[in-house]
Amino acid sequence: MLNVIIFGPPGSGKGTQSEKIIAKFGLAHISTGDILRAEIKAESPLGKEASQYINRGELVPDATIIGMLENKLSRLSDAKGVIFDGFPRTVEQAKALKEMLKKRNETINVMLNLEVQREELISRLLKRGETSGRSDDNLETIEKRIQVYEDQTSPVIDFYKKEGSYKGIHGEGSVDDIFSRIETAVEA
Ligand code: B4P
Repeated sequence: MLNVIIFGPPGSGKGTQSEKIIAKFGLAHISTGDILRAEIKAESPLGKEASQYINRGELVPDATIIGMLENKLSRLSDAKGVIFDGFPRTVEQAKALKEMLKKRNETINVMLNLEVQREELISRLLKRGETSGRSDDNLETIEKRIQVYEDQTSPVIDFYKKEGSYKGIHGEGSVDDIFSRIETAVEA
């Protein structure tokens, strides 16, 4: 089993690098952002709840996200491992993930933190906003998402440093160069 977390601020390339990691290592993909956007599109009760938070650039409450993740994980049977993309985003979520994996006799093998400067994050997300149609890809919401990341999500870094699975990855440059750094970190 290879369980990987891809972590970093909004716009750091989590979704982009996840696709390459899946192609190379054959992992199942769990992206909480993608699941939430699918629920919003389906106009489900979960989607209706989540859209209020996402539109404001805030985190969806832990209890909702943890329940959603537990449900998704229980449906995975014969995967070689999982890439967790956009989860955990709080220390509470990290603790819940640890417990969920423990019940399966599994653990997180590596936590990859994509390190990208604030100006680069804003420029990438504004560029994506030109075509994405995402309600959260506008300057005001992007700035709020970065602030929320700094306040509520960045403490997750220390959690995984203590767990011994943390790897910092320089997240600027070409997508392929960043992926080479990831391959080296995962194979180490
Ligand atoms: P996410 O969908 O996870 O959104 P994100 O942080 O913007 O990352 P994403 O994966 O989309 O972008 P990427 O960095 O790959 O979450 C959206 C919202 O859902 C959150 O704000 C929150 O409200 C809610 N949510 C999700 N998970 C949650 C949780 N666990 N708890 C609570 N709430 C949760 O890429 C960004 C752009 O950069 C792309 O356009 C890409 O093409 C470009 N890019 C990538 N690599 C590049 C490179 N090397 N050079 C130039 N551009 C690059």
